[in-house]
Amino acid sequence: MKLQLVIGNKNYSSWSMRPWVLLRQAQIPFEEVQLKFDEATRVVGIEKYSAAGKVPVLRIDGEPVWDTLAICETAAELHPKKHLWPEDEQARRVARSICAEMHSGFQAMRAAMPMNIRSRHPGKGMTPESRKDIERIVALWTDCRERFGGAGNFLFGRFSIPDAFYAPVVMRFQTYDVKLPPVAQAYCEAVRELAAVREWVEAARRETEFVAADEPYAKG
Ligand SMILES: N[C@@H](CCC(=O)N[C@@H](CS)C(=O)NCC(=O)O)C(=O)O
Repeated sequence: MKLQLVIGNKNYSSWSMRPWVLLRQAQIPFEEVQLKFDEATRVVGIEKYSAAGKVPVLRIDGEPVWDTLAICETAAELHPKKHLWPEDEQARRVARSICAEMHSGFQAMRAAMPMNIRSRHPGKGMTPESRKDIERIVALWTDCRERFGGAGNFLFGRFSIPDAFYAPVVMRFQTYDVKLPPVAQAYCEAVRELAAVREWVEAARRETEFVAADEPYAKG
């Protein structure tokens, strides 16, 4: 079975980062196809891979699976022994809920603090609405770490799908220098130390494309 993951710019594409980090960290082999955003963040050439017009797309022997949640569910189904979701039933229910919450929520933070791995804009994007989103994220991370995190450094102990889902949030907290309580700060450090996250970040830093729509705080 041949897996191809179609992604966007590593510096900017938060949705692409999630399944890429998941597959890489879980050592599931895939071929990477990278497309680039135009200045309005449309993905140039995506029509060849998916009619949905967005990245990421996972192609399985040429057949597209699109949308991050569907891709991660499919990866878990293809590789049951990798336990990409937490094994404990109760933990798994919470894990699914927090991934769904990330997928459909936190619009204020996402809009005010676009992912931009190579840049630093301390203090930017902190509006009352984005602060509320951040407080909710810190609360759910703290709850997961306290209730399910015992066996490791991640939300459910060992690395699992929710950590891939929140990895772009960890990137944002660094770019915008969001001050965090110790449990959340330690979690961010654990995510940044993941081999797959380091690899993605290094590649993002090497990118030179400037996408104006994702750069509300760039000078000039
Ligand atoms: N719900 C989708 C969102 C994907 C998405 O919005 N991707 C952005 C890049 S991070 C994109 O492809 N934008 C291009 C466009 O909207 O034309 C998912 O979870 O995969």
